[in-house]
Amino acid sequence: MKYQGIIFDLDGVICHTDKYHYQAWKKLADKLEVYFDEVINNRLRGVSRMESLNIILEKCDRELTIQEKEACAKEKNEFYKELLKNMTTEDLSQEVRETLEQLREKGLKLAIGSSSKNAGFILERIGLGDFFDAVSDGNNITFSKPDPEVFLKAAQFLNLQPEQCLVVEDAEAGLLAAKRGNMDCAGIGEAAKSHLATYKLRDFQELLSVVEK
Ligand code: B16
Ligand code: MG
Repeated sequence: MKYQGIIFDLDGVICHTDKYHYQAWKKLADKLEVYFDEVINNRLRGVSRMESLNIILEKCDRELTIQEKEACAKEKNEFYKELLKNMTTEDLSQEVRETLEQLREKGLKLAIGSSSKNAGFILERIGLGDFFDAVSDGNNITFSKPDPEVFLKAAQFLNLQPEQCLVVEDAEAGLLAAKRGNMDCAGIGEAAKSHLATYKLRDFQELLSVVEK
């Protein structure tokens, strides 16, 4: 097989928490009286919490202090965590669950490479708390995507070289991170349209044929 490990982005690949991110940011933006919509929300995919806030604040007519920004990011995360409590194993599709199981049966090592500091909680909610061989997330990195750190750490946790791993991503920032980390990348959703994607997935289960190539 061409790869020995697969590193999955979480939000937008394994499950969909983007609607909760949107609702939580919207609540904060409304409170700050800052314009925010779904188009701006699309720019937040794969980007860290503080960088997301900075994007939202582009529409704010005053400069916030570092302390104010930290309070805003904390508040948004409280809204977001409340919404995440709605997630259940129903939020993991049968297609994703079965594909993950089949990839493991092929002998591949499987890891998460997510910018989120809530990755562990989300994985628990959808019933994958103990599934992955390694989880690299927002808690073990200094630099967010498009920096490759989160994926390089995931490869390291799997005891694999970056070139032995395939990254699966839904966001441009993640595709760029994979490229910078010298890793092939399968794009799904919007990322499947990008020239940065080594493979353009129509759906998640297509990964089964990609790893056989
Ligand atoms: P948190 P991913 C990313 O997850 C989200 O796509 C992005 O919208 C979010 O800002 C980021 O996690 C940080 O999340 O606030 O929970 O730490 O796509 O890298 O799995
Ligand atoms: Mg994502």
